[in-house]
Amino acid sequence: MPRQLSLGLASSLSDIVLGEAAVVLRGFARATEDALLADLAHIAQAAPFRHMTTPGGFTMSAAMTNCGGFGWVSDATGYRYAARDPVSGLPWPPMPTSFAAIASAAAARARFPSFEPDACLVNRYAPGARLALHQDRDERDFTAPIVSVSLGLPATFVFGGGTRSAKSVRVPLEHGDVVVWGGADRLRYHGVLPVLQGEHSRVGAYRINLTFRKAM
Ligand code: MD6
Ligand code: FE
Repeated sequence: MPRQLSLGLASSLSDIVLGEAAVVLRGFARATEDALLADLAHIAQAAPFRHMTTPGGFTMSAAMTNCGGFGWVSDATGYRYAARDPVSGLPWPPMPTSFAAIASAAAARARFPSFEPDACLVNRYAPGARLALHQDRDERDFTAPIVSVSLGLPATFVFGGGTRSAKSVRVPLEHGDVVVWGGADRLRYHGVLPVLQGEHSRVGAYRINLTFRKAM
């Protein structure tokens, strides 16, 4: 039987299907890692990583920045997308071509043709940093998928269900792995376990995650 028929959403033997419309594309970003890392360095220069505050008054352990027309921000008043970096008052750096290209190629592989993200949230995890279980629901339109690119240190991604208490699976993510989810899986809870100590040959002692969304 052709692989496409037997594996459905997975189109490479190493891909992992997490749901009806959620898949891990193993190593998908490896081929363009040089361009992604070079462009990331420019973004971090223009809009430095910072630790945002949650509406509940906690400081997030992952440092964040953004590129694209809109950036995800959190402060005492809530979560939202903003066209300007609140630290500098300037527009977020534009979305580099390398970023837009990997996002739309990965989405297309996962059966979301013509994904054009207008926001890329960049998370930087030092060892010990984590991301609590959450849903991504600050976007205007849930019909667009989310594309998530992992770089640097490995981490364990927790992928749950439609409610906070639903059973979850743990997925190891490594440098170059790309997760795409949308459709029926778009509002599933997810998080990242504390990143372990380590050193990555290209990225150093960090895990970087690029999360592409259609915010507006
Ligand atoms: C991370 N990612 O992997 C955090 N959200 O560092 C997310 O919160 C996320 O990877 C929605 C879709 C994909 C993601
Ligand atoms: Fe998320």
